[in-house]
Amino acid sequence: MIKDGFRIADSADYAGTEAALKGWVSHIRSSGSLFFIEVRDGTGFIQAVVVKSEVSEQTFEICSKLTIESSLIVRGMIREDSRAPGGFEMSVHDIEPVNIPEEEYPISKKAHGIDFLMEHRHLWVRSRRQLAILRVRSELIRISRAYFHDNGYVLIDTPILTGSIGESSGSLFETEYFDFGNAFLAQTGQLYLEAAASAFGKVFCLGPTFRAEKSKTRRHLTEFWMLEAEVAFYDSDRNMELQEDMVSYLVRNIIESCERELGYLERDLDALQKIIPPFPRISYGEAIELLKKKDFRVRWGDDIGGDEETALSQSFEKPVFIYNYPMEIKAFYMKPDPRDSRIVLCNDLLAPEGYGEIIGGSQRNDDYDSLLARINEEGLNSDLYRWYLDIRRYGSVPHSGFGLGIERLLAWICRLPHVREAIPFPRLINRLYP
Ligand code: NSS
Repeated sequence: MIKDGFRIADSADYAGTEAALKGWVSHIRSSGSLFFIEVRDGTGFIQAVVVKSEVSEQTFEICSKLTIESSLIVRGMIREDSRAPGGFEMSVHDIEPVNIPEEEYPISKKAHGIDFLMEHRHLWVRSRRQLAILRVRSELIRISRAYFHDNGYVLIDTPILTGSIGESSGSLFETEYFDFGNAFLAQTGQLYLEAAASAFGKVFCLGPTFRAEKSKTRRHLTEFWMLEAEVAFYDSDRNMELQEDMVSYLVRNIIESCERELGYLERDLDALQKIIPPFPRISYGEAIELLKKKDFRVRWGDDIGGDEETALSQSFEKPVFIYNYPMEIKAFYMKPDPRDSRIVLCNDLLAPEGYGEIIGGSQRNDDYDSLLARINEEGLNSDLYRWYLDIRRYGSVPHSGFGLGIERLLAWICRLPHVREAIPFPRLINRLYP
């Protein structure tokens, strides 16, 4: 009897024994009396070798019918083989086809254009490169959660359907909501995390967030996953320390747990190994001066756009903090700098190698009156923010937090040209299929 449950990643435990390999054909070639079938099962790839004289006529005949992405169960002996890519091979005894496609698999070895691949994303996710990227994503999320759980944070699941706007009214998805008129898809969990930080002290969330951004750039999705943290009694400086500690932890652990995947993606690990605290910090004002030296036509008060971010992030080997932006270009909830009311206590964190912003964070306005004034100035309906203002009425404390875009972090870690490969099924302004 062959034990059930074999997976290619466990080959070492099965060396010298029989196994039933369940998977899909990723490559097949024959040479007369032999077939070499490369099988994928999601944990790896293994070559199954079929020798005509060692199998039934029927099994050998099946081999000639197998095509790319045929699903099958292959039974045979797992053998250690130092020449095999994964260190093991299977000597086949018997093959049970599960499904042999009637038509040729649409994705072939030849280079396809990005539109074709995006249109076939549901099949593209089976390819080696996508398998590597999505496994790094899975690990990144596991490690992110571990970081916060191990450091005394409480997970707070924040709502997706919300009545108050979290960031800016410019990029909202709206949907009808019974008797309340419209609800918005959450742009951030932050406002709810702030309420929870006054309950638990240290909280985090990780979930999908939505922006109806009209941006068609390599950094923008309309649905992306954000990892957010909020801490009572943290000021902006302490908030930046937390961010650099977390990012360094994530990078260090991903290098360790995804060595094989990053190797496949040919990621330069030396660059990632440099990601250790402290990260350089430059003020917004210093960033503007630096950009001027790089021949950008920018003035104090301008937002720092994508091209500017790229240029700044190419100037540093580590992620760089840009802190304390003008109030005008930032969200209503940020705390004004007590030394200069034109400025708010906040930071962006730009990833190196030209990747740009991966984190936005700030100290929050903890003063009832000035927060209410800002809400009104922004033209927001203060009645919808009664609950948010309450946090400032009952035991208000200085508090800070940040949000990290999982896809942007992953794009940098895997050195991807675009965030669309960093999420299983990307939602873009021009894509809702598949
Ligand atoms: O708008 S952020 O800069 N900040 C917030 O939403 C805060 N409310 C977070 C907080 O303090 N709790 O977005 C945070 C990050 C940003 O740095 C990006 O990495 C990512 O979220 N982000 C995006 N990723 C992909 N696509 C889009 N459109 C996008 N927008 C932001």
